[in-house]
Amino acid sequence: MDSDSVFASVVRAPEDPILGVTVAYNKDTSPNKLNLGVGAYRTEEGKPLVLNVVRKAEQHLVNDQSQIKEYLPIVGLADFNKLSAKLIFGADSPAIQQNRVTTVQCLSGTGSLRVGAEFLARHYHQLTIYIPTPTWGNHPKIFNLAGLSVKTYRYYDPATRGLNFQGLLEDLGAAPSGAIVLLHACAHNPTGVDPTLEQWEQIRQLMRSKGLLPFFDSAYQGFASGNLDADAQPVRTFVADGGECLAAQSYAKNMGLYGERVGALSIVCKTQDVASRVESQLKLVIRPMYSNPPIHGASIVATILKDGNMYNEWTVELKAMADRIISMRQQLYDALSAKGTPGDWSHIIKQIGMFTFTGLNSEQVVFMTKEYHIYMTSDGRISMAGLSSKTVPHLTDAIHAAVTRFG
Ligand code: PGU
Repeated sequence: MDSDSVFASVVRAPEDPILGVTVAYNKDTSPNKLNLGVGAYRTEEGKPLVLNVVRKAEQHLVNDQSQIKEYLPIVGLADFNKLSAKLIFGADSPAIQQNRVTTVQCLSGTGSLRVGAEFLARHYHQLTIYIPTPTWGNHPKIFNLAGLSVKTYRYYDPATRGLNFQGLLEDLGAAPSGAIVLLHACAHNPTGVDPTLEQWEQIRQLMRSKGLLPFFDSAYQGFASGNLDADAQPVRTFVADGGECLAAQSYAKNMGLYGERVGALSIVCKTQDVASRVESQLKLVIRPMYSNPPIHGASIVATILKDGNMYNEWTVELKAMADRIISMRQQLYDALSAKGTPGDWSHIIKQIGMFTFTGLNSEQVVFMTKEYHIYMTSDGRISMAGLSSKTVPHLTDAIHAAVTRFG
């Protein structure tokens, strides 16, 4: 009997708004079903992709008898940390050369955000973090649970399907001095809308003048433009001014290492001494949480990043993924135009990164899932990486029917 259980009063929780879409998709028996919910790359054949360079690195690790399975230090694999900082801040970053960056290996992007947030909650004087509206749905939960108080700044303008730059400047301008600001480093999720470099420069000046602390979430480096350095440019300008910041990196998307849970948190400090004290405290955050991070994924990343040939191979494979997504944007836009689907769909080709924020409303999304077996988040976000030339016509038909019916 249920009532005998000490957990009898536990109520069923709802599925996660993003990962729950895959749960629903898996239950659907239709041969035409299409999962555009989760931001995970698929090939033209609709299959998950393990990069060749990742297979190569794994082979290399298997053949290397010196590879062991000891615990890593609390902060993770030293090589991985150094190379990750170089990847995001640039090989010639003065902050790295001056040893004022501390980098700790964490459990992918999510874990890096969580560790960074807990550190801030314990040691930073301002406990408010500003996040954009909208943003990745896990952000407010991560920051709240870490003990920060979450406020929002305007980001997306539904009318233009672009950036509400004026609103952003007003809201950050009105934030209390010292507040933390979460910034998507590139390929903003879910909107696909990024500031231009000129706009980034204005954001930087405003934030520095008010002493706001930047916390970058870099989950898509290389996925916006296809170029790792170009996508890191906004972060690098914030480091170049000599100020402090945090950055959470994920290798889930750009190396396709989703399930390996490999990422890094870097904190750029004013001096080497501060950085080393900060690192000592990061260890106290990590130790009771999961003790130390897993070794395999970080070893794959370090193997690739430290070998010139493998690194180059990676950039080619990464660019191919980014290019396929860009070509999907064009194909979907062309198909909707050819069909004469009502509305302006140019945002599909203007937006950047893995997602298109279609503008479809929740009623239209429900309709497309029910009638066309197309799965996406209820905010109308679709993962362009889940689309292929073969499935573009099906999606086009569904969007056409949805906007005609519920226009
Ligand atoms: N930050 C942003 C902006 C993200 O979009 C994601 C993943 C993460 C961090 C965390 O990624 P890690 O896997 O922890 O490195 N967002 C994807 C994946 C599914 C999910 O929600 O975790 C998404 O579809 O939005």
